Amino acid sequence: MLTFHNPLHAGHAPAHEFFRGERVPCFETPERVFHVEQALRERGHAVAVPDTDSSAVLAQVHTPRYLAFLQTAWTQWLQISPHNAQLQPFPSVWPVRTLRSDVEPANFIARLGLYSMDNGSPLAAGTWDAAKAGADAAASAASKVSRGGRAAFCCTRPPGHHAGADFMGGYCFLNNAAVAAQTLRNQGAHRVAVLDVDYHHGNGTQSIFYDRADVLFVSIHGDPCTEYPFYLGHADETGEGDGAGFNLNLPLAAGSSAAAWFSALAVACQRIAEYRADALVVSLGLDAFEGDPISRFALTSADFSRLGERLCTLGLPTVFVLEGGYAAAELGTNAVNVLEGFEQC
Ligand code: SP5
Ligand code: ZN
Repeated sequence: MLTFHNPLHAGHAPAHEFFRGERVPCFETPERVFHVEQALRERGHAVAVPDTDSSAVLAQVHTPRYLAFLQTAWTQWLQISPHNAQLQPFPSVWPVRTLRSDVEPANFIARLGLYSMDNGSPLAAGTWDAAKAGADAAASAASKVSRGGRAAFCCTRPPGHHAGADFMGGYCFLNNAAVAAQTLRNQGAHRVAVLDVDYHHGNGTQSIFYDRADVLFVSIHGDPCTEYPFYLGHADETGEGDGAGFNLNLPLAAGSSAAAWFSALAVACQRIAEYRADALVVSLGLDAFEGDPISRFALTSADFSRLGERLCTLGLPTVFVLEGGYAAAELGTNAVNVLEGFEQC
């Protein structure tokens, strides 16, 4: 399958995140994408560099002040002290209910909190360049599919589906799936379906399209009562305004079987078929894998081939966007199994 990879992804390489109050090594590492690229090459897939600038589409899915902050965040961090080059900034204060988020504080850490949903998305020197090149790869894959390609894969990190219009979170900074969906809309698709199969609910993508009927969001994920991102992803979130009826969440209990997962996939596919989408974006997280270190579903590597086959039967021009998946050594096999399953049906 034609793949657009992100040549700058390794510049985003923070060292640690927090777990239960302690600093632990990051789960979201450059090694993840090295494994996917290696599997693609070994199995004979073409890998191209991005050829589309996503700047205009990014301005459609993110706010100007968030983009301005993110683009210069590392420079701002260094302006506080040159020693900060060796340190990772983390937010420590957030504008929750009753606090104001309309006024940008001058303090850098306060602005970092304003634009973050968690303290789990560390910035590094190359974060903006990596995230922007990833968005370019998503726009490139969507443009290819708009011009008549059957499918394309965006092989990138950091992931995107937790990032909302004006915040980062869950290792995500720019919402690549939203960039792909909006690009498909801009280039003539009337209705675009986004199917998010990452273990974690795609809160950012849901929120970006929540009041729109032209993008259907469907997600299969761990029940947010116990699983990250906790504060979105329940079954009663069905869309609002023009978007009422165009959001479908299929939460499953942590520990659910592969059989339960594929039953949810059947429901998801039925809704997408009913919607009569012109194109499909798949937020391809692979953390539903049985060996994932931070997730609790039970898909095997063979199940990922089955997922690809099932998605192919929808018969839609399809953009795959890599999201999560933290069993790095198996990530290449699992990702390429989906893509080849899709190509085989
Ligand atoms: C894109 C994506 O998959 N983001 C996931 C973000 C999850 N962040 C919270 C991680 C919590 C890690 N819990 C570790 C449990 C180890 N037993
Ligand atoms: Zn995930």
